[in-house]
Amino acid sequence: MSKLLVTGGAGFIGSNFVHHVMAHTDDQVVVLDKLTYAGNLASLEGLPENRYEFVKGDICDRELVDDLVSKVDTVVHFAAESHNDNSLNNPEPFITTNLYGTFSLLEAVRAHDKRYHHISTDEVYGDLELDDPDKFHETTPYKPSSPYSSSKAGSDHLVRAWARSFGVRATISNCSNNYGPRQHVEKFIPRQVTNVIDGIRPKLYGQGLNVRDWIHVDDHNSAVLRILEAGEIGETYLIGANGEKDNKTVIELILSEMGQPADAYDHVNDRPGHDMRYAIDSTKLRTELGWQPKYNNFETGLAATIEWYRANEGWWRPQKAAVEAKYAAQGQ
Ligand code: NAD
Ligand code: TDX
Repeated sequence: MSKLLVTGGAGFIGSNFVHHVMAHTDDQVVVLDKLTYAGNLASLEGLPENRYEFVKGDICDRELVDDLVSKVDTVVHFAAESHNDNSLNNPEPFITTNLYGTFSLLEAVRAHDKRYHHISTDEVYGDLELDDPDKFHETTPYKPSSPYSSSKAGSDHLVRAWARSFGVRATISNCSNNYGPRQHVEKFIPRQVTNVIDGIRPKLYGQGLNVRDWIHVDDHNSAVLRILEAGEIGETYLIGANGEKDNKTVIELILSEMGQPADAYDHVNDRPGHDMRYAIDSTKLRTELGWQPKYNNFETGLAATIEWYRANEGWWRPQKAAVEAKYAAQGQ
């Protein structure tokens, strides 16, 4: 049994990770989360009180972070400003949380010699052409496009520098686009699903030919757990489940699953600098650590996710109107 500090545990992937850890290990978890607009305590309901503790706080608070890190065995760092569109409107919190926040955690794990796992994204590699036969590998050069992805790229570089220069026992994972329960309604799939529930037509940026490599959040989290168990210190692992789909296809699948005509959506303003395609080669994770995804059928995972949003309206309803008003103001 070990004790984990999970940063960003009230967010989408972090909260699913905490539920996953409770179900699959006997570890103790301390969640550190600032509860920004993206954090939701309702995502952590029902956890066993004797194995879980919640601390509201900022990863940039060096004193708090140092104290919490000193009391655990391992840090799993999910906390971030995570939405590309927000980073285009106001990059500052991305720089503060994603860069300074990571620095703050690294200094604490360095001081207390704790194991550290860094959650990152495939967006650090930039984008691929639609017809490129290649995918992203652990050795692909960094070429991030947005304030969000460049702040995540910078945070990855900090981790590698702290590992090499100070011997911090770190691993990094870069995952592709996640879907599943408890994802904020600002993100692509939950936004369209909740739009259809509300009788609003889904909104496709530009022509919608952009490709994302979808993975179910539980598969991301099983990979993170596997890296914590067996990953080699200093190594990076790409996490992906061969889920490439263009955005237009995803909207059509949502509409068809929800009983609407496949063309009942609107084209809206494109995202500035919009990355065209992400695709992950996860061979290293599969061959070296024996990991495999469980959700191999996107349509089935999507149908379950739609069902979750139908059944949990109280979870997302409080955010919906403000998110749509923000998008409407930018023609999206
Ligand atoms: P999210 O926006 O849903 O959750 C982020 C959480 O971090 C929230 O609970 C928020 O309150 C918390 N937080 C933000 N700033 C904080 C601060 N300064 N101090 C403490 N807590 C703070 O994000 P997500 O989609 O769950 O992403 C989690 C991580 O996974 C991020 O590091 C992201 O870069 C990475 N990632 C996400 C995806 C994806 O598809 N969503 C894919 C690959 C990697
Ligand atoms: O309404 C929309 N219409 C639309 O066409 C929205 C919100 C998005 N899109 C497009 C933009 C992207 O091509 O859908 C795609 C997915 O958009 P997002 O959900 O905003 O995700 P993305 O920008 O790809 O980034 C996500 O995956 C990688 C996460 O938000 C990041 O945190 C993660 O690193």
